[in-house]
Amino acid sequence: MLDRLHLCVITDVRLAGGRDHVAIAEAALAGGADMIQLRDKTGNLRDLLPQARAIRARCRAHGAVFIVNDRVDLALAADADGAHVGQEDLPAVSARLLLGPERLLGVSTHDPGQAEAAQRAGADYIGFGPMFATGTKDTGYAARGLDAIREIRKVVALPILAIGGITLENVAAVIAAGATAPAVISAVVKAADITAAAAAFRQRVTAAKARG
Ligand code: TZP
Ligand code: MG
Repeated sequence: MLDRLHLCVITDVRLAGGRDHVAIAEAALAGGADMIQLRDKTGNLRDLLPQARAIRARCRAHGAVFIVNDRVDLALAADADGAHVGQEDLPAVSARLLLGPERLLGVSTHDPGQAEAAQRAGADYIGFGPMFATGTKDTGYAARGLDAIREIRKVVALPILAIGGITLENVAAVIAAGATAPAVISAVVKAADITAAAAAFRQRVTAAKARG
């Protein structure tokens, strides 16, 4: 099912001009996002839990996947479809143990070694990036570029969500290089019309996949 993903929108309220996580998710789903990742580095869990539950309900209504970034506990409490961990979060093996076999586990990776390790640890998909320059997160890694996606595609069979600096202009090349789908923050969340931005991404990804 993850093999058929088209667009993951990551909610980041700091960039969203006052719109909250639920509003971002709702608008992105209306535009055709088929995965929503709740990402909040500062909010407290007591506040985030009802928002996570609300997003979960909206994702189910749209047949979209709901993932919680960083916090496996919040993912479980909200009955999310899964959680996404980075290289400085819970190790993937521990996250898998906590999530159980059914829920989805995504792991952020930056090179082929991390991608292979994520696959061995039981990840269902990997994030890979930063693809291009991004002001949204200081990842500590240089932009990886399109050739890096081709290298990752050779070493893992998992779906690859490419992340970092992905725009309407470069998303088709990212898919052509072997990514399954883009994971996008600013190009969607900063848009005045989130639904229109998500719909434009969805259309470009669909066209790029059709070209094979
Ligand atoms: N991980 C790697 S790059 C990145 C994250 C969370 C930020 C992506 O944001 P944007 O605005 O789509 O470049
Ligand atoms: Mg993280």
